[in-house]
Amino acid sequence: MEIQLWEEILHPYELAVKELTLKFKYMIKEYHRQGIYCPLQEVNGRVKSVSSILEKAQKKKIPFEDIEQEVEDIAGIRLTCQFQEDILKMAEIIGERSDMELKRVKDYFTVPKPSGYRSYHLIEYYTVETIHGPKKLQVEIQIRTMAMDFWATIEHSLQYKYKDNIPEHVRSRLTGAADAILKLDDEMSSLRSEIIDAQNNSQIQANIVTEILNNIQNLYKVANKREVIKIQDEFYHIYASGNLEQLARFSRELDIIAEGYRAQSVRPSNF
Ligand code: 0O2
Repeated sequence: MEIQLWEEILHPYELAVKELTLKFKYMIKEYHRQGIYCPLQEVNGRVKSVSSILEKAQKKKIPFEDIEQEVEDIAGIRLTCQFQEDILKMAEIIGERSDMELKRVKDYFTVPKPSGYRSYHLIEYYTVETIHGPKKLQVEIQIRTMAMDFWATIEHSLQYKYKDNIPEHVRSRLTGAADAILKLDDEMSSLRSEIIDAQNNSQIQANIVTEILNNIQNLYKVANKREVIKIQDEFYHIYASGNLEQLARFSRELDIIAEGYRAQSVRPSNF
């Protein structure tokens, strides 16, 4: 098959990666806006290069006409989580979505690969709309912790360097590092609820502060300037005290004041 034709075949995969990356990024934003802990930390996506697709097809003896069906990771999305517990939560969230349909799970999270590789893979069907109509294609979603991702990234570069023949002394160090990663993930899990509490509070505080600042900005346009400066000083004072409850109360009171002036915060658009 000509390279030119391959590029055309890959276009819908590019669209799928772009759409899904955007959707998952938006999911993070929605959680943050609500001040709820998000099981997803980071989203990355890529379309496999033609040479890498051909290499895989050759290695697995896949005929040209079956490549799209057999090479399941032409479109790849990587979801990075903070904690091991978030991995299955993310898989559950994805399972409830109406825009994807599960083909199969590859669970290297419960049963790591002999290399030490740990990750939870979902092969999903996803449909994109093209000018030629809808195209249902496969997407591989890799879900792993930041620690697992660190290990996999390093190991992947070494695989590339040694062309899949990593020397034994390097391999055994990698296995040791994989054990250390597992221990690190376990340690972080034991602190999970404490870390989540701290992060939720910080997100809630950020949302309240944004709302207060928007209200103050709107009040500047309609209210008496001296009164607004007084409100602003009070805000600085409460903010410096670090008391979240007081800040939330102040925000509710400010809402009422702003409502009186019909100057309630209209969140600025990000676009
Ligand atoms: P790239 O560069 O990421 O595209 P299978 O026949 O299903 O067992 P397959 O199709 O290779 O084999 O699927 P598998 O094993 O689930 O691998 C899919 C992807 O997972 C790989 O894509 C890697 O991204 C990642 N992966 C799997 N095993 C390892 C591993 O031992 N180390 C690292 N670092 N990553 C791994 P590609 O095509 O290998 O690479």
